Amino acid sequence: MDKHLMKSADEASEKIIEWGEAHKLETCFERAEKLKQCPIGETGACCKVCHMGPCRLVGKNAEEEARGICGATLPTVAARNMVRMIAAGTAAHSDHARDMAFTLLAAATGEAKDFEIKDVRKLYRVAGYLDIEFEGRPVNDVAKDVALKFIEDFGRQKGELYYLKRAPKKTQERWRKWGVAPRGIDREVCEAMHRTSVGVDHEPDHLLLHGLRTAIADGWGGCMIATDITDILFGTPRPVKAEASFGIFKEDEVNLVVHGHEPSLAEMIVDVASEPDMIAYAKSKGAKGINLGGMCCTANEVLMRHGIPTAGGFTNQELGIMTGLVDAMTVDVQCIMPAIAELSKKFHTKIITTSEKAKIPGAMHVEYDEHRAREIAREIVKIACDNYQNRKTEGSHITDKFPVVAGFSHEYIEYMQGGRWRASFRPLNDAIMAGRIRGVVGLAGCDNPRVPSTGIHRYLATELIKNDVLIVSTGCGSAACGTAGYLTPEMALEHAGPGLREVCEAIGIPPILHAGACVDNSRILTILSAMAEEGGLSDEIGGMPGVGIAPEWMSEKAIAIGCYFCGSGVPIIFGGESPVGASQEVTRIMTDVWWERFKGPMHFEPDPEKMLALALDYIDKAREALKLKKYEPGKFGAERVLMDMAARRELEKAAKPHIEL
Ligand code: MSK
Repeated sequence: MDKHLMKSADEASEKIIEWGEAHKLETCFERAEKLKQCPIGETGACCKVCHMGPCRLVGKNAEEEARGICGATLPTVAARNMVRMIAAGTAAHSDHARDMAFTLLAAATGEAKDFEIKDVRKLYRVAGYLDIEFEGRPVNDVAKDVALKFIEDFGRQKGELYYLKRAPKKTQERWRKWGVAPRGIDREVCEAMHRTSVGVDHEPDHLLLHGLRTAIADGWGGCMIATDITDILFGTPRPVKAEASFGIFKEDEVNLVVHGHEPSLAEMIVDVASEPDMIAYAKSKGAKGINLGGMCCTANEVLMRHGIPTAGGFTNQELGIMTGLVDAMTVDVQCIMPAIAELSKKFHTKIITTSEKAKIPGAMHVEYDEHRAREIAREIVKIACDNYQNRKTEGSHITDKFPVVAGFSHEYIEYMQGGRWRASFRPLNDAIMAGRIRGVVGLAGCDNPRVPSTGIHRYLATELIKNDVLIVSTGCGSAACGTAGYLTPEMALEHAGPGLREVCEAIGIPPILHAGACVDNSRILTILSAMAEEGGLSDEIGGMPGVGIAPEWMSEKAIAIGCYFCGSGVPIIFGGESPVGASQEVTRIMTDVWWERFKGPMHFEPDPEKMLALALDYIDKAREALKLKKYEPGKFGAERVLMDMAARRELEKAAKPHIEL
């Protein structure tokens, strides 16, 4: 294989990496080559929770014999490391959710005058989940009550998170039986840090149960709250067309990239960038207009709601700058490589940090405040426009891009299976029962320079749909599929197995449904809950013919997400070496014991072919346990008729020809 093909599976990325190497520009790909992973830390055998250490628990019989100075065993150390990763991931998503809750509150009370409730229907739906009266009340009063109730979920000391009741009853029973129903989000994160500090909790299973409780607080708390508030404020996504890859940047327009995770400022920038006086300002600087692009999960947020094109996922951030076409890049929190500030000095790009929580040496800082959102967004757009004049000719100027269809929220997936008046998950359940769809895989998580970046996502995406598995993608998994050109309905015609192809053709959807950012993995939780409620498959999330895969994960957030799926009943497969691989005992707990208790084991498997085989095996075993028709490609059992477009239009004619989610 060519040396360059070892770095990224994406052709456009490869061209830029090659261009960068020729110009002596260092990226994460080269740093990954130079910096070998520490084999002790990589497998969870290094303890550094106190300053007697770090203690490295290695050796032939480390599991039985090795002890830290305090006497901590390898299983204790590995379990503690895992729980700390979960706590960090949960803190990240949930702090994002907290900011969203305060933005909703400020919008409802009129303090954040630039924001308003865009999706009243979703607000009422959420109010219903929270037992808040909404009939006949002013919208902002309902929104205020919703925000205040969500804020309670962070600091609650006793009881349970409000949203646990959105899970199937049997799933809730499992949580209560095993003591993993979370109280308040902050309490679980705080307790995770306490239990894993020196000299506290030393029993691996006990530690990991609290890890699951913390992770469930992330999924059914932080992530779900962030998703719902974002929908309420900015609209629930429905399918939109857009584009992906570096060719989204325009030579003759101001290119402004929004990168990071929190969507409020990005939403305001989207709004401001189309204002006539802003466009006139760009023109006064010699540009033809203002072109917005996204990166990482902020990209997913504005792509899902506005069709703003994406330049890709995590490993594309440096490469985007190396096109030479980015006039400014705003970054807030999570998954921002600090290297971009140094790299930007070689070009003209301005890196603008915007969160009060996060600064990068060498970047300029324009602090976001939701009370002055429009004013700050305008300031940022102007900085980008001013910088257009400084654009140099250096850069890779790559022009590859692909069409994308995104925007598959829970609500839209429900709608597309029967229209507004008969929206349900019945057709999907029926298609699975009949064997037309073999199962469902959530393809999520980061892209990673330690493997040919995006390559395992691409391999699994094509193989799974070939095997009639419907994919719901999120985060950088979606970006990996988008920049490969996989997020279109045509993908089903070319690559999907016969059953999945038929379903996609009937409904007019791609075989890979882009469901949003990392926090929007919560949409998959509620989709699975709705499928359980619909009947005919499992009556809980556990036991469904579904699997989650994060083949190139790198972030602690991915671990928290994986664990909340495990605790909810979904087998999870991570790529790479196991971060608890040094301990057979911890590995056994996270696979066998979690399977017995929750039907959600967690595997780490570096070989992509084995990942695929494992996923299909779980799906087929779940089908067998549910006594569904054995999956055979091209041979389907009886099922109800799927609602095709014509049938749905008939239905809509009788009601309202307007899709209102
Ligand atoms: S951005 S956590 S690299 S998915 Fe949500 Fe991508 Fe992983 Fe960050």
